[in-house]
Amino acid sequence: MATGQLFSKTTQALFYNYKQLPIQRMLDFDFLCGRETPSVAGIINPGAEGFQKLFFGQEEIAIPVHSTIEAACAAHPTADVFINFASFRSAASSSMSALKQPTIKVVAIIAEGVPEADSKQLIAYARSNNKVVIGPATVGGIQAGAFKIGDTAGTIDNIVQCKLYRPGSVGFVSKSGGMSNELYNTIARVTDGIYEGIAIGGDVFPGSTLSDHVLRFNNIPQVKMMVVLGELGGRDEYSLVEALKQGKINKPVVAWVSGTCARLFKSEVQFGHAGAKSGGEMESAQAKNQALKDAGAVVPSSYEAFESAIKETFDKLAQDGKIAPVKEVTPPQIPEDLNTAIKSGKVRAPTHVISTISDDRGEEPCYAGVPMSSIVEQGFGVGDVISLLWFKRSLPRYCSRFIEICIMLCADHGPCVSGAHNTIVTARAGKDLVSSLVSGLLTIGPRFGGAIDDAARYFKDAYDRNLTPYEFVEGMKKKGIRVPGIGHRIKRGDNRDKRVELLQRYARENFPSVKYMEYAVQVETYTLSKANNLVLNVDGAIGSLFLDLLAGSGMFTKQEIDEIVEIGYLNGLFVLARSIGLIGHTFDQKRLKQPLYRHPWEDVLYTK
Ligand code: Q5B
Repeated sequence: MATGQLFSKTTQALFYNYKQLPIQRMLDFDFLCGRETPSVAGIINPGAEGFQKLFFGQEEIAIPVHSTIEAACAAHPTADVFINFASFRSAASSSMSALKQPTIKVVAIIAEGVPEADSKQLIAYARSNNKVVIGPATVGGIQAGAFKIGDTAGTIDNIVQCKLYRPGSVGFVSKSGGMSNELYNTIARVTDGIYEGIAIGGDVFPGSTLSDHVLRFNNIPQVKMMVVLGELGGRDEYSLVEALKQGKINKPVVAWVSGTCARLFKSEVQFGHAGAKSGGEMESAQAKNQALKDAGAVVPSSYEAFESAIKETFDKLAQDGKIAPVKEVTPPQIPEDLNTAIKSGKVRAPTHVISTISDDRGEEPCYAGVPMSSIVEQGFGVGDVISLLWFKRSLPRYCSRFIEICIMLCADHGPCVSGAHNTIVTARAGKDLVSSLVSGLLTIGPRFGGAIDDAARYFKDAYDRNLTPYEFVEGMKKKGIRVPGIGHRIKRGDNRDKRVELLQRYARENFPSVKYMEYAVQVETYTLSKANNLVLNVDGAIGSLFLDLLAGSGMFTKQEIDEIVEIGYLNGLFVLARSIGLIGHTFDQKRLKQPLYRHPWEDVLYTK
C-alpha cells in the first residue's frame, strides 16, 4: 500500500446506505474545517433516487441520492472515497462493487461481522488494484482539518476539544475505533495534534494494517511522528516490527499494545474485537510490546505512561526544531439543530399545530386521555371511540349505543342513492378505492344525507323559540327554505322509513327526554298534511334525537350544545356511516368486474 496522502481538503466521498447522523456529522466537520465543498458528493440508497436535504453550516443543501454504485460513480467521478454503511450481510458485495469502480480509491467498511473469507477477497482485490480498504468493523478515520469518515471522533464538541479542525503533526493508527477517540484527546493534550488518524478495525483480517498506515504516514511530510495503538491477538504489529527493523520508518513511533491484562485470566479471553484474543505467546500484548521496543519504537511500561511517552517524543522533536508551530485558528460555531437546542432548553419555538383529542407520544396512543388498552379492556365500541374523539368525553353507554345504531342504520341505502351511484360509476371507470369512496362522499350535502346538522339547527331554534309547527314550516316556506330533515324521494306517509322508526323506538326506551324528537314528529304531522312525501326522514330523526341526547345526557353545557350545533358535528355521522356502504359498493363493482359505465342516450332528453 505505502504511498502517502489518502485524503485532502477537497476529497469527496460517496456514502452507501442513507444514515442521516453520520452524514450530517461529516458535513458539520467540513464546515468546522472551512471546507468549500461538502465531503459527501452523493448518497447511494439501493432502490431509491432523488435528493436528501442536509445542513452545510447554516445552509440546507440537497445531496443527490443514487440507486446504484455505478450510477453514483458516473455522476461524481471525482469522489474517490466510498464509505460503506451497509449491514454485515451486504457490506462485502457492495464494497467489491465499489472497488471495481475506476474512480474509487479508498473503501471504508463500517459493518462488524463481515465473513472473513469475504474480507480476504476484498483485501486481495484491493491490493492487486492499488486500492485501500479501511475496516471492516471500523469507525473510519480522519484527516484533521480536511476530511472525516462517518462518525469518526464522535461529536462536534469532542472534535473541537481534540483540535481536529486543523492539522497537527501526529499520524495515529489504532485497531479500536472507540480507543481512537480516547487517543485523539490524549494526543491533543500533549502534542500539536493529529495530522491523520485511522482506525483499522478489530477484525482478524483488516483491509489495511497498522504497518500499512505507519509506512504511509512516514511518506507524508506533514507527519512528524507516529502513534500506534495495537491490541493483543493477531500478528499485525510484527509487520510494523519488521518495517522498523528494516529501517523503512525514519520518524519516531510511539506504540502501545493493549491487552496486557489478559495474563491475569486463567483461560483465554475474547476481548471486544473479533481479532482481540491471544492465540499464543507471540500474540500476547507483552510479546508485541517487547518486539516493538526491541525494534526501536518508543514503548511505555504501561498504558498510563503512554501519554507521557507521546509528550516526550513530541517535545524532543520540537526542541530539535523538527516541528513547525501550528497556526491556531478559531473554528466557526456549528449552528445547533433546533431539536437539540429545544431539548437542552436553550431556545423555545412556537408550535404550528394544536391538538386536544389524541396523543401518540407515550407508550400507547390515547384518545381524549384514555389509553388504547383501557379502550380495549373496557370493551368500548366504536360509539365510545366517537364519543372520545368527537365530543372529548366518555358518554353514557346508551348514548354511544345510539351513535352506533345511527352508523349501522345509515351504512347503506342501496345502489340507487346519489352517493352509491357516484361510487359505482367511479369504480367502473377503473378508479381506486379512495377515489371511488370520495366520489360518493362528495354527494353528501343539503339534499342527500347532509341535512342532519341543519335539521338540528332549525328544529332547535324553532323549539327553543316555542314556534308551533305551523309557524315554523310556513316561516321556512316564506324564506324559501325546505325544512331540513323533512321529505324523501321514496318514503311516504304510508311507507315510513323503518330506520326512523327504529331510532325513535330506541330513544323513547333509553333517553331521559325526547322533546326535540316529539317536536319533529309534530312538524312531520303538519308537513304530511301538505304532501305525502314530506315525512320525517333519517336525517331529521338523527338531528332531532341528537339534540335530545346532548340535552338529556347532562354531559354538555348549554354553550357546548350550541357550539356542537353551530360547528355541525352531526353530518359526520352520515359521512362515517355511509363510507362503510360506499366502500362495499366499490368492492362489489370490482368483484363483479363491471365495465365502464355509460349512461344510455334514451335516458337523456336532448333539447334546445
Ligand atoms: N318539499 C329529500 O324531495 C328531498 C320539502 C318540501 C318543505 C321540505 C326533499 C328535501 C330536505 C333535505 C333533506 C335528506 C330532496 C333526505 C337522505 C338519505 C337517504 C336518501 C335515499 C339515504 C326529496 C316536491 C314538493 C315541492 C317541494 C316540497 C320537498 N321537500 N317542502 N320542506 N323539506 N328535503 N334531505 O321528493 O309545492 O310542489 O313546489 O330537500 O332532509 O338523503 O334513500 O334516497 O339513506 O340514502 O325530490 O335516505 O324533501 O321532492 O323536490 O320534487 O318537491 O315538496 O317544495 O313542493 P323530492 P321535490 P311544490 S334523506
